[in-house]
Amino acid sequence: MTSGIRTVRTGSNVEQLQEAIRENLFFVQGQTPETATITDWYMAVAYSVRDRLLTHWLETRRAYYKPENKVVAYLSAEFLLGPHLGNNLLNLNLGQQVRAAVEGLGLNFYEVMAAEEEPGLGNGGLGRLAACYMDSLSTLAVPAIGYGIRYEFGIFDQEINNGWQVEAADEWLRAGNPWEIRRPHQKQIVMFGGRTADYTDNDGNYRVLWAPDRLVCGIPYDTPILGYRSGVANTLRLWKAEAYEDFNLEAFNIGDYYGAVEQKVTTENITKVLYPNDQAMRGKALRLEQQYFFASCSLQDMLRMHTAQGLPLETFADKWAVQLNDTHPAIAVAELMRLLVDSFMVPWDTAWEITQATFGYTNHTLLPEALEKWPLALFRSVLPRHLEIIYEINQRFLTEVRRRVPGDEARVARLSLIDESGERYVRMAHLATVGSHSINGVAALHSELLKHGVLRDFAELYPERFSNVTNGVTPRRWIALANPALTALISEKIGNGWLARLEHDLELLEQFADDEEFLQRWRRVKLASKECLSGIIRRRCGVAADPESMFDIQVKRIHEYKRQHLNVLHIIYSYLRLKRGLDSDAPPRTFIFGGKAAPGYFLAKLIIKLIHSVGEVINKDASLEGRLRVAFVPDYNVTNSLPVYPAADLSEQISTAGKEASGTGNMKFAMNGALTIGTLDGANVEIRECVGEENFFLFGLTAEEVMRRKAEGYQPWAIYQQNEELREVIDQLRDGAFSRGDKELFRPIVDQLLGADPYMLLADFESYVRCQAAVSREFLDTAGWTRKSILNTARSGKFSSDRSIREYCREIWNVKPLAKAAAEVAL
Ligand code: 26W
Repeated sequence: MTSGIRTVRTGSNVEQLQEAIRENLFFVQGQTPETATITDWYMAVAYSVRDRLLTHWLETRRAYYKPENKVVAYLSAEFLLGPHLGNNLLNLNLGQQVRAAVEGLGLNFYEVMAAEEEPGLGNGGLGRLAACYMDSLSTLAVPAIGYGIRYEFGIFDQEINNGWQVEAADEWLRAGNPWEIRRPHQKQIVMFGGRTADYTDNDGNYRVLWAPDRLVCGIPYDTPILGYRSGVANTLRLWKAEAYEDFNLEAFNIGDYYGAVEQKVTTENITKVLYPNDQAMRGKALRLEQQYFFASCSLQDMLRMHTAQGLPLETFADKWAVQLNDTHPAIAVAELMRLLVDSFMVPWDTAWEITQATFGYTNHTLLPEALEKWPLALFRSVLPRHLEIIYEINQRFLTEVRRRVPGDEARVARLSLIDESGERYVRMAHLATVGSHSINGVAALHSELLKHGVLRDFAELYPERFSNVTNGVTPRRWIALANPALTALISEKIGNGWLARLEHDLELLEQFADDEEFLQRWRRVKLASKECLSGIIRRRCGVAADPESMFDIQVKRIHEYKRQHLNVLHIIYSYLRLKRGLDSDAPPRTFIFGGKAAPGYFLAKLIIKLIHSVGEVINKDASLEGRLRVAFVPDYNVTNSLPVYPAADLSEQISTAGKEASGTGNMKFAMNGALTIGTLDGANVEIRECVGEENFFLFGLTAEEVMRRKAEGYQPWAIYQQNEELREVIDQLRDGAFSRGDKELFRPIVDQLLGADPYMLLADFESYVRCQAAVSREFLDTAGWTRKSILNTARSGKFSSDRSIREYCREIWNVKPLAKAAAEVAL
């Protein structure tokens, strides 16, 4: 297929690339070098790079249609991809040439890169994990399709105004998106609302007809996801909602101009914006419509491809391994049943077998407020047929429960897909669990807590379905792209293959951990990264961060369980001690924060204000001579996170044990040579196991102890009374020391801590500050610290998303890499 395609589209030497860029500027952007904006040049470069992965992309797509190839379908309401250009240059190994070509055209390569709008189609951990997994699936040559939603507006842009978060709409599509291709010929129709009617068909079979009151078009937009040097480019198919009938001429002719376009407007609202809530369910009908819309489009698309290959429906689960990224796409279980039973007339039992064999469900949170449950009335109004199907699934399931565990109606009520306790709800986690052959958590501790907590009754019923796949991150973006200097240093020592073989090769670095020359070079790389971040902090926060100080970093969504406010209590504690002339031998520290708060989450927004207010007081306190600095990097996203991970000395992973399912930032920091201070929570437990407890700063209650302390009746007030230094810290906060005397501003935080303190900050305070003192002592031993830093990187190979994907393929999806790469890629 590729032969004859002119080299201007495929050539990879500098001249050919320059020619390609010039051609795309003229023929695609319609610009001459004289009139082109930096965005025009970026577009011209982007199209030139896209041209050079198209062959891989179309070949990979052909593989989806080969009956012998089982395909992974990753259903996720969020994909936090980050900018494409740099990643595609790395994976195509064209970075040098394109840079030379661009600079040869008189342009600044980094300005061109920076012109790319980041597709912020996710909130945080779950969305970014989906993006890392897509990179690994292509790198491991596993045929896969990522299915999601093409939000017109992604996660909001965060501005800080007088210490307060202000949200701005994320118009990421304003200049167009060169990485996507619209595929209207593969549109799907999705039904909403209306009512159902049952009847008996000619063969005497019970049948149900769904008469919807709204039809919506689902238009797919495809984006190539190129693997790292694998020659495989899988597809990310994101659905956009468009009106079934774009323009209502009758309405127009009678002068009802809004009526003429009303359907268009309301329909397109479905994929208008990403819900910016991370961990908190908001029972909005539009959210349910979004979830059903992309689940239905995706399943119809898979069935189209399945029948196009002439494959019988009975083999659907042999061809497709569909993974539910949390409960957000869980309606897919009922939708596949509807399509098989109502549209393809498959008998119920057969359909149910196919469904269970097709789906796997990954849980990403234990927080009760994050577990999705939909009020019956709302559910019935949007999806009347699916409610009937869910009732049928539930009835058959509970019959089996009563057969296996007779006389335990309390257990039946706990297991039911319908929460009958108060207002009635559909429990989406129960639908996902009953409808899947596999349920997994995202870190060893989390998967255990899942089996002994929220899904305990299911784990007792189906122990064989439960497993763990610890999260991972792609070393391509999070080491090679974020930290090219460290990448070069590592490659110099252990060769070039390690980026695709992290868990095998990275540990080879360990042998250099006592090599003085290597230690110096390692320190220089870290210092250069800190100087780079220091420049960014000065420009964006107006704070002078001394690169020689310890960079103590906490970047993640703002949430009480992640305890950014515990970090602040330690900062105040350190400040008060320095003011008293204590700890003068401690190394200077720069505390760096970053993260967005859900717009409706008041306390999280107040924590952002707290960080700024405490920073303001400390940063302008000359008596400290810069020994402490506090900075908040605004608009934390994939692009802005890249210079942060390489620059960290200390990674703050301080969540209340049992609350952070896994964490993935913790992995990115360890890979870039930061040492972790953390609780035994999520993947921190496994990071500590890998890097060695002597190379990890552990503090705080375990998940077990947290539950026990709560059960025994936790008294934060008593701790406040007993601990004088803690009391002083909280009193300072209460008395307005960090709010220009305003005693009201931070009262909600103080009241929370002295009240229920649900995330047990006071219980962990003493252990935390003691651990931080140990950190300070160890940081003064520069050689010792550098050695630990190298060992953290060397021993974090396990946390490559390639390892996670290999486990999913082996344990859950039973999928093989494409033949073309099978030789090199051992799953
Ligand atoms: C209904 C609103 C909502 C939106 C998003 C509820 C829950 C979510 C996500 C599940 C939240 C999330 O991103 N969880 C994070 O997932 C990461 C990837 O597995 C984990 O590493 C984090 O620990 C977990 O908090």
